[in-house]
Amino acid sequence: MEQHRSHNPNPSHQNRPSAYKREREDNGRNHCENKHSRPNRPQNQSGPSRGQNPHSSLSLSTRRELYERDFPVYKQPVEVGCFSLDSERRFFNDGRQMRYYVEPDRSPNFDLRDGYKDRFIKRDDSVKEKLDHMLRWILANRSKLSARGTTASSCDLDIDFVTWRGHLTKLLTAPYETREGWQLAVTRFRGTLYISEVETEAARRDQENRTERHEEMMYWGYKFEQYTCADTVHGRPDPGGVLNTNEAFCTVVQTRLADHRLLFSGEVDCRDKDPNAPAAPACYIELKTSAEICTPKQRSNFHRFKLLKWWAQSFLPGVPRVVAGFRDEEGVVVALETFPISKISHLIKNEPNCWKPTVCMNFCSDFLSFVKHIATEDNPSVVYLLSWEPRRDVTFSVHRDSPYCFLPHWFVEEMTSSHPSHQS
Ligand code: 0WD
Ligand code: CA
Repeated sequence: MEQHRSHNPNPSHQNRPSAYKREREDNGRNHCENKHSRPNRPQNQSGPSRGQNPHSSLSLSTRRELYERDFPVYKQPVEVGCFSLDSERRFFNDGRQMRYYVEPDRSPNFDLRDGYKDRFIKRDDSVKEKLDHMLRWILANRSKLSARGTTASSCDLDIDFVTWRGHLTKLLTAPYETREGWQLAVTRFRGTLYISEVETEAARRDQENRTERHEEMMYWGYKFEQYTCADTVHGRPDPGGVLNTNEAFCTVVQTRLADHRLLFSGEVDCRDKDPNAPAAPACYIELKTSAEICTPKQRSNFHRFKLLKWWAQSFLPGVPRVVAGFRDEEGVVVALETFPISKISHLIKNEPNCWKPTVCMNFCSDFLSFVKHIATEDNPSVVYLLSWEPRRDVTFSVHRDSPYCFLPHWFVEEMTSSHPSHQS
């Protein structure tokens, strides 16, 4: 966890070359609706391009070399609340769906295929929930988040960015991602920037063309949770029960990355049941399954690709460990291993050409600066759509009253018309 406390003694981010290609003060205002900003010239330069086509180009590079600076300030994430989604995906402003980790035997032999055909209720992922659950949580907990000491903004949130943890994970891993691009919709509303993912065409196609084997393998991760989690602190796991992926427990954390104040939520699998365990999020445990490692090549790929995703996802909310179930081709868990997040960066040090946490965090920080710079119009019906494909720059387009709009009326109205209901 040492990186959470890593403070940059010499905050040089004010005058270091920024990785985004800024041209004078011509930020997003010059970009017309539905017109894509043109990416800059091919990415063979480092630092910003200057004096080239002012007013026309604005983009952000994901090249790793640009982000190999000191680790940025990342404050220890603090849990400010949590919420639960029940078997019908109904929202509750509490932790009723929290589960407790039950340490399995040494060689568990869990059959991850069990129940796929007859005891599985799968969430309908054609329903795009966008930020809705988080927004519900924000309305229910507004008094915890409101700015103090200023009259003009006294009912605005004291936060720069609101998003899902999963979206931030994609930002952290972008400098190393070679396959999947993303699109993030951004709206500035009452001074806060809301970030919500838009499914790419490629992702939609992949989802439609999934093989039956792939569909089943997606179930294996949830099944592993069912073998290792109990609903109550003294309970036992119930692998004979129905598995319903509508159910979720989500933590809401607040933190700061460089000068960006963040509020995000992430789904948490379970917690340590020891009553002396540290407070959340330090008591949380992330569960994963992965193919068993039999060759040096497999080990290297595991370090280079999988551990990057695992690290990024859990580092963000301050979840300190991942418990991994290694499974064979038939979906039987043959080994368990715990990975402390703070040790992952040491584990990969001997891997040639491997990923670096500092690159991930600096890219994310610069991306958020880029968003602040371009998303200037404070208007719930304006969306800045940031698009990225591997080996390209991040570009953006601006959309007004379009299908990309994602802040619901109930949220905008409640935030505009009333004050926090419970002043603390
Ligand atoms: O694009 C997204 N990530 C969205 C997620 C858009 C809108 C809503 N959500 C919801 C998810 O349905 C889920 O309830 O947010 C929650 C998870 O958000 P997150 O923590 O920010 O997402 P992420 O870190 O990508 O995933 C965490 C876990 C996954 O665990 P693994 O070990 O596989 O990484 O959340 C689960 C999954 O268990 N999960 C989902 N569950 C149901 N439907 C989904 C999904 N679409 N995505 C992740
Ligand atoms: Ca998991």
